[in-house]
Amino acid sequence: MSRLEKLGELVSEEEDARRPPAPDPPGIGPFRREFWRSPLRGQWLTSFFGSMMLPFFAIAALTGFLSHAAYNPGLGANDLSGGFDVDLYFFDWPTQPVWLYSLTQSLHVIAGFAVIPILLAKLWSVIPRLFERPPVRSLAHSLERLSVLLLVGTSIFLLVTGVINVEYWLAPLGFSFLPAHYYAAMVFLGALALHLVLKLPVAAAAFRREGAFRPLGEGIDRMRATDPEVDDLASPDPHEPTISRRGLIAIVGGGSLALAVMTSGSNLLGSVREIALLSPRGQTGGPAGPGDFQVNKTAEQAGVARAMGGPGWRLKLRGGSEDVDLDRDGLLAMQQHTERLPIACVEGWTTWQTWTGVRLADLAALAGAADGANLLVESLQEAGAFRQATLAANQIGDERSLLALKVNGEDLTLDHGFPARVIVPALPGVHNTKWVSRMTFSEAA
Ligand SMILES: Nc1nc2c(c(=O)[nH]1)N[C@H]1C(S)=C(S)[C@@H](COP(=O)(O)O)O[C@H]1N2
Ligand SMILES: [Mo]
Repeated sequence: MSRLEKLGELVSEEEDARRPPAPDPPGIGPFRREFWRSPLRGQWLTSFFGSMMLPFFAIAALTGFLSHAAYNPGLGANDLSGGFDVDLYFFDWPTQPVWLYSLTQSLHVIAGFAVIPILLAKLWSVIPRLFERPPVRSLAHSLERLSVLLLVGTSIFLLVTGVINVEYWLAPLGFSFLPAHYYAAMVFLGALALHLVLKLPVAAAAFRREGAFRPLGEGIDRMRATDPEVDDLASPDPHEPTISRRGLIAIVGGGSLALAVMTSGSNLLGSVREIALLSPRGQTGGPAGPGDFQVNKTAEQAGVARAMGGPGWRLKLRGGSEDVDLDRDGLLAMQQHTERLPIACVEGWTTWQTWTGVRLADLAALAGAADGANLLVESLQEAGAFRQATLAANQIGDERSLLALKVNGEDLTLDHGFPARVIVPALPGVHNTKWVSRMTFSEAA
C-alpha cells in the first residue's frame, strides 16, 4: 500500500469515526454487497477491460479531432456545431493522400463500434458500485462519483449518438449530431483524464497483486474469486463460476473484433460491402448503372427537382474580377478532367468512383479569383446545413479537385448531384456539395 493510499485510509477511518452512526438503511436487493455474486468481478477484471478500451478511445479521440480539423470549422459556412467554430489546428487539412479522410474517419467509426462490447462488459464489472452504500462518504468520494457519472454518461452518449448517426436514426430524433457529439466529447475527455489519474494506481495495484496477465492463463477449474477484503469489487459470497475470466474476455474481445470487421466493410476499403451488415449505406444506392453507389441524401429529400437543373440552370461564378454565368454546355466545352476519387462520409463509409468535370482551379481562373481566395459553394437545395460549404485555397488549387459533371462516364444522376457537384480529394463527404448553383470566391486570404 502506498503512503498516499494509507493516508487516504486513515482519513476515511477518521471520518467514519466522527460520523454519528447513520441509521443504516436496510440492506435490500442490489444494495447488499452479497447480492452481487459473480466470482469474476474484481479490480483485475475491471482494470483489464479498462486497459482494453484505452487504445480505442485514443484512436476515436485523435480521429475525432482530425475530423473536426478536416471540416475546416473556422472557414466561412463550415461551422456546423453552433458556435464551436474555433480553428484549433495549426495545419491546413491536406488533399493528399486522397484517402486520408476515409482512413481517419473509418478508424473513428470502427473504434467506436468496437469499443461497445468492452464498455458494456466494464460497466457490468462495476455495477455493484452503482448501488454502493452510503452513496456518498466524503467530498473526495462524491467528486470521484461525479466524475464517473460524467464519464459513463458521456461515453454512452457518444457511442449512442455515433451509432444512430451511422444508422440514420437521427433525423426522427430532431437534434443536431455534430454539436452534441463535440461537446460531449470534451466533457468525456476531461472526465477520462481525471478517471485515469484516480484509477491508474488502483489498476496498477490490481495488476501487481494478481499478475497483469496471470488470470488469462486460468481456465474455469483453476479460477478463484479474489479476496473481498483487499478488493472492493470482489463478491463476499461468490457462486461457482460458470465461465472463466479469460472466457468472458474472449467473448467480449470476439464481439469487438466482429463489430470492427463488419464496420470496416463499407469503410476503409470501401469494397467489402457484403460484410457491412450494420451499415445502411453498405450496399448500393440507386438503380443499377454508373450511378449505382450509395446516396447520402436523395434529391427528393433535399427538395431538388430535375427541372431545377434543366436548361434554365446556370452556374454562377461570383466574387472574382468578373461575374461569370455558365450553362452545362458551357462547362462541358471547357477542358474536362477525369479522376478516381473517394467520397468519405463522416458516417464512416467510403465509395470510390470515377468523376469527370472541370477543375475548380480553372473555374477560379475564369472568374478571376484572387490568389489564396477560398470558395463558398452553394446548392440548388434551399434548406439544410449541407446545402453549402466553404473550400480552402489548397483544396481549390489541387488539380484533382473537380466540379464534376459526370460519374463513371455518364451524366451524374440526379441523386448524385446533377447538373454539377464538387469532388475534392481527402475532403469530408459532406463538403462535396451536390446540385451546385453558385460559387463565390472570397477576397484573398
Ligand atoms: N446539396 C447537398 N450536397 C451534399 C449533401 C446534401 O445533403 N446536400 N450531402 C453530403 C454528404 S453528407 C455526403 S457524404 C455526400 C454524399 O454524396 P453521394 O450522395 O453522391 O454519395 O454528399 C454531400 N453533398
Ligand atoms: Mo456525409
